[in-house]
Amino acid sequence: MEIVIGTKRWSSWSLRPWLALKRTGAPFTETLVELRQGETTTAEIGRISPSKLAPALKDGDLVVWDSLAICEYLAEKFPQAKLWPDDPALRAIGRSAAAEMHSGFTALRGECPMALEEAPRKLDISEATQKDVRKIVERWNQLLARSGGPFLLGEWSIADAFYTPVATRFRTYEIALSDHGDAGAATAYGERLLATPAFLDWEREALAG
Ligand SMILES: N[C@@H](CCC(=O)N[C@@H](CS)C(=O)NCC(=O)O)C(=O)O
Repeated sequence: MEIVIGTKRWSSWSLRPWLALKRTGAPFTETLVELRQGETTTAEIGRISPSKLAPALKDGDLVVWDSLAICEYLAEKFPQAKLWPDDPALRAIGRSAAAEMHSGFTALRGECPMALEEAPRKLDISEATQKDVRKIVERWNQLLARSGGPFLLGEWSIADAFYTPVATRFRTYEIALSDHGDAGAATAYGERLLATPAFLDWEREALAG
């Protein structure tokens, strides 16, 4: 398998399926495309991805584009990796949380892009972004209370892959979760996402590149 990803410092959409792929333990190669180079970026990604966006996964003749679709494909191809839990209700909840991230939180995504190279600095976030943060804190607390942790559904899953870039944004822009709700379990969870060996590998490679 080959995964096409964008610049590791910035490409939050690439990080998510890359974490899931790592979790499967399957061998893969990486094709890294430098983002923010205009037509060059589009052309390079477009050589593999029909959307001309990263990420894309190539498995033989098959190309899967879009972060969530790649994660779902990996969950089906590698059932032993348990990228989703066995329990259908818990799985549906995890999918809801991942889809909520995939299709929403646009204020946070726009105002606080992933920037792993930046030193933490306090950003005065807009009311719209504050609303996104409140909702994320509420969701994390809800799911952690339901599962008992340490990850959203108990064991690490695709839902956690989807929120890992969010945790980097909270760190980079010094967003204190206690300013946006009951942050007890949520704060520790965000820190846990940033301490997984797979994320630390990605971060090291991002900062070296
Ligand atoms: N919905 C897509 C979004 C993919 C996306 O927006 N990728 C960005 C990088 S994070 C991209 O390829 N941008 C192209 C560019 O910067 O030219 C997904 O989930 O995979």
